[in-house]
Amino acid sequence: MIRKIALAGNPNSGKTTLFNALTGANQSVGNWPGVTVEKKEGVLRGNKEVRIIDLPGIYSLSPYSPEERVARNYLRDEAPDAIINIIDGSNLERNLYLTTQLAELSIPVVAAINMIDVVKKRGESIDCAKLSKKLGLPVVEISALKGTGIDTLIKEACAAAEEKTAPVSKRIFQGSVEKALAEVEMAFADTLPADRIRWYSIKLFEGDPEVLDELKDNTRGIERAAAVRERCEAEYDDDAESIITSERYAYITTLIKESHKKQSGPRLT
Ligand code: BGO
Repeated sequence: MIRKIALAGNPNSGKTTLFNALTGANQSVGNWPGVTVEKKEGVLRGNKEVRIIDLPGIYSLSPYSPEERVARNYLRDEAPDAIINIIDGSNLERNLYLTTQLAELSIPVVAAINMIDVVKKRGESIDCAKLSKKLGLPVVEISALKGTGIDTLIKEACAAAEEKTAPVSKRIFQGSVEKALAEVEMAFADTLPADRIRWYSIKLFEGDPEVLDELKDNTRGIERAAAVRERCEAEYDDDAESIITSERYAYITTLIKESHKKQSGPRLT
């Protein structure tokens, strides 16, 4: 049976280098339908049953750029068997922002911490086991350029695609925001699948225009979400999207504090 694994990550995270390492010469290049965004697909080296789909480089799953829309629509509509989320380990904070969003899609995710050679050269280390436990998904360190960790990554990604174990959404935000999201979830509990409700409730809270349109038939739910959003925006004196962004970064700070060890002494040259 053919399995589909999507490759997602920030621009410059090493996605192209990893895609080449995973697929070798077995690549086809075209455009995503309706947009001039390049689409690359390939067959996993040594396993004809696995196709790797290279998503555009993105920082977030918002609907504001063609790249973000392509990635988001693909993940929602095609539901790949797993996602490999490539993360630039030398820019953990910025890259983990996307990871927190991918983990909400109820699709299995394997995080590949790339540029580990750069991280080590700086005298730093990343505790992948700790990060994995906190995020609730497998975390593998790799260097796409040097070819290290790729076999382990392939093994983990194929297992994730086979077993279909998606990360369980955790309540990672502070009290008032989680309370608001729980209220939105309740308003849509009868109309949305349980495994997608976290993602939808965050998008409804943010006022994501595409999701508001998609769910417009539940007028009472939409009104409830708007009321909850307004209440929270007044409480935080900020707009809903910025509230969620800040909450994600606060969570990422705790992740990094526990898993990223910086060198303490003078840097060796
Ligand atoms: C240049 N380790 C190191 N050290 N570098 C890596 C690794 C890694 O594990 N993986 C990727 N890179 P892309 P996107 C470059 O091109 O795959 C490097 O945007 C240069 N080019 O080699 O393109 C990779 O697809 C001149 O670096 O990323 C590339 O996600 C000088 O990260 C860059 C230095 O990788 C981005 C680097 C002319």
